[in-house]
Amino acid sequence: MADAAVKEKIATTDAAGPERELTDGFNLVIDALKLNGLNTIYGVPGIPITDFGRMAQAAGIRVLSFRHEQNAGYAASIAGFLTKKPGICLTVSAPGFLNGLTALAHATTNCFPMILISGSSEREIVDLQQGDYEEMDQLAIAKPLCKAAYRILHAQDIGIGLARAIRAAVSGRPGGVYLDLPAKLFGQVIDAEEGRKSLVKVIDPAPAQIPAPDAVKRALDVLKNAKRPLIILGKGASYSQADDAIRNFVEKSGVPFLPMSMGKGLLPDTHPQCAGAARSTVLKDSDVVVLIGARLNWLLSHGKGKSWGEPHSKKFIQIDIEPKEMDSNVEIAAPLIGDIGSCVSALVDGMGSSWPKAPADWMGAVSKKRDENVAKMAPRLMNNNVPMDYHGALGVLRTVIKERPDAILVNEGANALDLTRGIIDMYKPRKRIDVGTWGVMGIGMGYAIGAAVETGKPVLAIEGDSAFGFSGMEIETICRYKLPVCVVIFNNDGIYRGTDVNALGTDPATTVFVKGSRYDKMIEAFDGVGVNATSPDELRRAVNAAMDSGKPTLINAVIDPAAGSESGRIGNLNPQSKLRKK
Ligand code: ADP
Ligand code: TZD
Ligand code: MG
Repeated sequence: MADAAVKEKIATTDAAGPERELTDGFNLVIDALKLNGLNTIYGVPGIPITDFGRMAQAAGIRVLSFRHEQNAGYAASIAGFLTKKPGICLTVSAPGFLNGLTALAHATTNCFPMILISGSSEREIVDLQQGDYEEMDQLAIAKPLCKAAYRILHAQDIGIGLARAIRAAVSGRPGGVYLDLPAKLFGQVIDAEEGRKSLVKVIDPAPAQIPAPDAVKRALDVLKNAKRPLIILGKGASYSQADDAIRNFVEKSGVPFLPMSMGKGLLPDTHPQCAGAARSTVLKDSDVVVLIGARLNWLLSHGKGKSWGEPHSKKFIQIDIEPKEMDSNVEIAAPLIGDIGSCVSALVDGMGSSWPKAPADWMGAVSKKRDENVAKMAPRLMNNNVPMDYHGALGVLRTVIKERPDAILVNEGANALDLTRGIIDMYKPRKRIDVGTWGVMGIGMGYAIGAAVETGKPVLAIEGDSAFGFSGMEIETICRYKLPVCVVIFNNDGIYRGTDVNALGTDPATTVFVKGSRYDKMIEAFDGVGVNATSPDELRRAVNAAMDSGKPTLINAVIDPAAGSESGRIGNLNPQSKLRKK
């Protein structure tokens, strides 16, 4: 009945006689969202969507107000990744829309389903460029940055408009969709019965896409002849939620697997077939590579070059829902187009009951390399240095996650990212969420909020001090909604390192921040728990307390400013001039 209570029932008597029940744009958007199970909105209020947010909240939709739209957008994008339903971000016109747009582009780039709904100003004035309040042709600007962009002009089209947006976001390769709702739409009144009939419940929004049988056979033929096969699990595999099928395929084939950053945990990083700690060996020496929901982009050195061993020494089998992804960088010997669940299940079925496991000498060589690397790392993780280095701090946090495999790990930074990814083992699917395809800074607090809200699980956010700054104000949001988020800032006084000096003049170097900052004090302003941790022991105590209590906590982990390296693990991507010898 909550619905009925908030619905403005406007009773009118027209000349023709009996009273008619009316509805309006506000209520139709709310009804259309709820009908499609979209029960959470991340946004920032203001003209023309303030009342809409209030009414949505009163109608039982969870409406979370942020301090900046970009963070709300990141929360929506990760909600999409975690749930396979489009995450909804709601903004005001022009500047609010633009703030949300970065997140929409990010969702599209990362293949996460998301809908950015922005209010917009009067079309007549915008189109004549007569200078309206927050005037901007938002639809045109959004178009190149998302999968689809729609505008709804009439209340009776709200149902179909939202249906299109949902289907565009989740079907095929998922991505971002922009939905433009002009201010006037909200107030439009139509007959309530007509309104109800105009709503659309999207049936089977992301239909199974079954791979062709001959493509399955081709893939199995290539795999069967492999001497040194490798499976790479990307974030598309995590997104697909085909966890059992993927585990079956990996275990039945006996092939070592390499998880991409957000593919970690699909199978535990401690699984005997995991080749995470033997990455360079498997990339270089494998002869057949099965890509499951992972693109051959920069994160995999485009599938060629030194890290991939001899040129043309491998055959690729690629599973992806997007046909255009095939041959993007190198020839794909066996393209398998379809959704990952259907494709991987078809492979498992086709393997039958007597499929030969991957050659034992190959698996043996991979495990040997992995065990050596793990053993080499172990003592570094146990160091008790003060000031802490990344390894000492991460040794502690690694145990925190091991003891709480259901917790979600959010991670951004440079060294703070690369070292965390390498050191912290994940045990369950979709528990590690990070900077993604762009390596973007700023996802931290939005992701932490989205993950806490969507999963109800505790969140540990490991943040570089620079990375944190991009979304730091949202700690107020975390405190306001009392979310179980523990933020650990690896505070090394700057970007990459805190030791840079300006070659000329008195301004600080471009990569350094105020020395000895106390980020922990920020959260105290909002009644959260702040801790300054200078040793691994202090860090352990503080994080355990936060994860157990669920109280919003911010820990300033003091890291040796000299501990990091330029750009973390990707320093090689910095352009070099022959003129400027290093
Ligand atoms: P990573 O960064 O982890 O390597 P990418 O983002 O590069 O992963 O690749 C994810 C791929 O997964 C994209 O090419 C996308 O089209 C694909 N994908 C996403 N969801 C599915 C799905 N349900 N079925 C098949 N492919 C999918
Ligand atoms: N702006 C955006 C939106 N994304 C980016 N990736 C960058 C700038 C450039 N950048 C990186 O690639 S990492 C990084 C920046 C600014 C911050 C690294 O510093 P940190 O981590 O404190 O977060 P470490 O531990 O000091 O390396
Ligand atoms: Mg730093």
